[in-house]
Amino acid sequence: MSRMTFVSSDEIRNRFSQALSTMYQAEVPQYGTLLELVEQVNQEALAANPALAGRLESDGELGRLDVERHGAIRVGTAEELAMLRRLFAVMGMRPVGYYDLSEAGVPVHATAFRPIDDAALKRNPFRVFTSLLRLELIESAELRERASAILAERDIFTPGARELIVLHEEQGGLSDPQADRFVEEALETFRWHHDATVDHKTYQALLEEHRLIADVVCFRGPHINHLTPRTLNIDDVQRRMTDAGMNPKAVIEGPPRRNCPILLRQTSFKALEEQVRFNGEHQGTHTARFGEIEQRGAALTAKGRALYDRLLATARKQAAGLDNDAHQRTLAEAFAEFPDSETQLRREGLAFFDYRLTDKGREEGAECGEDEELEALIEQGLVSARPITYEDFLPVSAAGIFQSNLGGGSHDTYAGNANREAFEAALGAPVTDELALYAALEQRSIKRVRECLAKASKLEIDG
Ligand code: OOG
Ligand code: NI
Repeated sequence: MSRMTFVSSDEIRNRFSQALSTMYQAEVPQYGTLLELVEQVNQEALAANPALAGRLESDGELGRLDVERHGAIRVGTAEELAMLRRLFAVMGMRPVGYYDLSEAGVPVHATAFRPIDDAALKRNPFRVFTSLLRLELIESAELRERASAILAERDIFTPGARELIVLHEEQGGLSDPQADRFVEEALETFRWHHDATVDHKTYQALLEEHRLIADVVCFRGPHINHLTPRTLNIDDVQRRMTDAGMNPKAVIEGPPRRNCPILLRQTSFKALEEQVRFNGEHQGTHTARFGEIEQRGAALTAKGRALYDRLLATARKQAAGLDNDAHQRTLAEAFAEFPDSETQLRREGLAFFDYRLTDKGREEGAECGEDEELEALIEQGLVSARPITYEDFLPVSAAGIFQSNLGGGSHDTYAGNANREAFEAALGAPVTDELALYAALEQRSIKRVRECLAKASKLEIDG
């Protein structure tokens, strides 16, 4: 038997994210407009800031800038979620993090499927924020049963996608033509359907409980509801969206603009009202799909994150109802307390860093003591430290995005219902802890530095 050559999961993910972007641009032309604006702003940012360009280049982030994006879908049942886990595994995407949105009045909990190792992230960090509807939070038993009966009727995967997922699991990979077919079949799960699976009355009843429930339950599949390119200047894109014909959400979510960007800032153009046909031929509309942008900064340690959460909570109370400019000013004031230099972030253990030997370090490293403190090595210019980029999401921001696109309706009654065990049971696997991933990256980089120094000083002694 001849041995089959497999396409790497990175390559399949890259093909899929490309195909999904092409499909979404055709479905939602305004997303194409957003992509053009982001591209233009990124070019301007790079031209205006050669230091930033150089840094992105040497961090290997310039190459991924144009391919980088995330998307989001929402599913209705445990089976759908578990199968998605297997589908994303074909593309090297693992469930990372647990997000409880019930806290923000949205009856879902979620994870992000994404690549986890460094090389895969550099190739294409495509992520999909995936929410599972929590029917158990619906109060009316009748509506709950109605919704689960409707969901039980649908299969969101094509037979071809199911076959190829199994084939991938059995063979341990896919050949080139199989990979292309997988991308084509998997895409169907993410496609938009103009025809709802229910009549208008059912749609209306679910909508009144929560707009999100109608979005998840009433269609044949979990249509991709947004895609999100990465920008180097989110404030600029937010300002220019209106002139480019888009309707931006009121405020940028996340931390304020800073010298050393942290975590994740996000904004979007608001969901469009689209024509749908209900069972019984009733024409109507549904509002779910939008376009988003993000600007990423440093991954924070647990200590940094606790500080972020505290300052954000204070600022949000003060900023309620303000327009974006005033909102950003209020955030900036609150975040004055958050150190804003790389040295401080590092010394105070607020962010994760990637440590490397510098050219000088490679030449002169032999002279330094083997267990000299990292900070001392940095001061002598032998080691460099770069913040590790945050690859995940933020629950408060995600809630803000959900709400701006769902017409603001939120339910306090859902709050305080985090249930990670139930989510993992539905998923059929544990979610990876994102902080552990960053900590491991940092530790590996320190180990590499130490090993190089040890080798250099050994060479010196032996020579
Ligand atoms: C997901 C919203 C969360 C993000 O970027 O935080 C999200 C959704 O609307 O389904 O995508
Ligand atoms: Ni998003």
